Amino acid sequence: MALKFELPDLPYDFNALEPVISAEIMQLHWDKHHRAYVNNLNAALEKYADAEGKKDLAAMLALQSAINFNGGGNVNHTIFWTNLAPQNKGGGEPPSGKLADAINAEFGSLDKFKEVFNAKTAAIQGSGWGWLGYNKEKGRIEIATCANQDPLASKGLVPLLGVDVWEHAYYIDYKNVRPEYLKKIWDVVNWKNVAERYENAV
Ligand code: MN3
Repeated sequence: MALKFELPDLPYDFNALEPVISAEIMQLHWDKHHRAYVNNLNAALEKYADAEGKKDLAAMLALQSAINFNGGGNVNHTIFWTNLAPQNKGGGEPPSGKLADAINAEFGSLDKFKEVFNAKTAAIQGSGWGWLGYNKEKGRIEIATCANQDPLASKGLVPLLGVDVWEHAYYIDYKNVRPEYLKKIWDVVNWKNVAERYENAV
């Protein structure tokens, strides 16, 4: 029997991140896009279990790409929803404690971090994600970008904060102006969640 993954609940209402992200985007993004990744992941895993049962290695290998794409889509969006919070629930409140210290040590200041993060993330060609991740080997935080739905773990980093820059994440609100979306998103970043992930990673 293959594992069944389920679409996680959104931790706030569709309109809770307005005006930074509209209810229309949130509903489509969670209910259509994320749900499709979950459904397609389950379908691929079912086929994989079947191929595995038959020891059909060629079929198993052919399914790797669909599992990576849809599994990555599920992992990334599941993190993304918790990385955001409505402004009246702490969204946009700057980090404190160990995470703030790490950001200051690595980037000089929170503003400088945002500047570098936004520049690298805006420059992603096509669809992908910008990330703040933790490098366990080096014991430091790093900014990284991933194409498509490649999970950050594929780069050896623990995901702390991810920003989806697929057009479906911003086009209705920001049209083609990805940098404007990246400028505004900090107003709804849930730094408390990012800090918890950091403290679990170090
Ligand atoms: Mn998305």
